[in-house]
Amino acid sequence: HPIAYDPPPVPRSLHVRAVRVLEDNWTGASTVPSRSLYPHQWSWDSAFIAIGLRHLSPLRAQTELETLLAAQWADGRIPHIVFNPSVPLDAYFPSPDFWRSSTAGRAAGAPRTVQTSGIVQPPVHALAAWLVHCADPGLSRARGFLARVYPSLAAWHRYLLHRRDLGGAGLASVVHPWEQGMDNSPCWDAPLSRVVPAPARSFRRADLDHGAAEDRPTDLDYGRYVRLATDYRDGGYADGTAQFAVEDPAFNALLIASEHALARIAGELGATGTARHARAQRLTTALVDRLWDPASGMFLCRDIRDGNGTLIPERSVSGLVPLLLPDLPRDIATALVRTVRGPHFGLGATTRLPPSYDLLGEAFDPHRYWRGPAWFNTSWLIERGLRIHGEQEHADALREAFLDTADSSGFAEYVDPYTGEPCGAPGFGWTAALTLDLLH
Ligand code: 9YW
Repeated sequence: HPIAYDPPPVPRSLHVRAVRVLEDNWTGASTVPSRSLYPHQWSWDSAFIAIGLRHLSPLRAQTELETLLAAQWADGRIPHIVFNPSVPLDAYFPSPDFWRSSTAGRAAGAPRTVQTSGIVQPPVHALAAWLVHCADPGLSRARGFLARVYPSLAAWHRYLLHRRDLGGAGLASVVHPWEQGMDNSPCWDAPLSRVVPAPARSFRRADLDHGAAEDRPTDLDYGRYVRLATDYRDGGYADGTAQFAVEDPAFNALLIASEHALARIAGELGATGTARHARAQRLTTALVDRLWDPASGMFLCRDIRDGNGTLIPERSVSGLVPLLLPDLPRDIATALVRTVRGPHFGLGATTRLPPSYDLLGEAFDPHRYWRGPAWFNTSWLIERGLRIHGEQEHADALREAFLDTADSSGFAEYVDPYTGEPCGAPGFGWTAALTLDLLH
């Protein structure tokens, strides 16, 4: 009988496998969302990843955010991609030679040494910085972590609240679907229909080398994304003239949550956070005034370039994310809980995790990216929201479903909301990181 020098592999725990994904995706200074599909640093991915990494290595979590902030522009914007110079140009489109940040972005203060995109992503960063600090306050103080990131985060919020207040009501607008992070959400169909697509032959999609075409945005979507980004670049990344401008509930709710976090950071640094808390409350009021739709029992997007500034009649998971705000009016929080559990999102009934889009919507597709599949970052945000509003039982059930689905899908980028079948890239950064956070 052979001696067991080479025993059969023992099944690894979910925790160990999540850690392995984060190790594999770590580049030395930050974490890629996916080795195959997204080989650079993404802004809101890094914030979610830092929230999970803090349980594994508070130092790496701090470094993750510091690397991102080192690519901040002088006007305060945090770019949505920081490019890794050692990755070939054709590995991802649009690449640095498309954005031309260090030349086209010069007036807006793009950094000279590092190449970045010129658009932004949802502001989860101050929230992440605060949570990272809380995981190991001793290390954070010893490294002066909060003192170093605070001015950058304050400049970031200033940029969004001033340069991006395109609707004039205090909320920030996104000027590209990629900025909101839910690239091909049906919410963008109407505003995008006014955009003349760039010719298909003028660019080459790299995503189709790694992702299934039927799960990804269409070529027509891409033509429009390219047109908007090209125009923004050619205008020197100046704000104010964008033909696509939308006030989005998740983007603004994350800004508000981050403003509250910034107030706490200020408090930790010996200043007073009172003005920031008050500003966050004013923004919450503006969010409700501008984007709450009582008839749908959720928040909607406002198209501020359609001539009338109307609400877009599409139900996206984005409109449930404000549940994350503790000082949301009670009746609104109650309505949101009812909506996520109702027929349009089916949580606790027909779906495992909240779908990215209305199950009953005409554009619903359980596999196509942000037009139906469930994503782990939005599931995490809703889990936190349910817990904050005292819905422990529903939060526990969602946490359970999150962990089961992350496990069975191999930490997929997104999943079929009914079956949990994996879609997109496996070994996805924020799926693994937020698993660690919920396991903790
Ligand atoms: C793309 C990296 C990014 C996410 C976005 C998601 C996707 C890039 O991947 O966009 O090429 O489709 O939509 O939210 O940050 O994970």
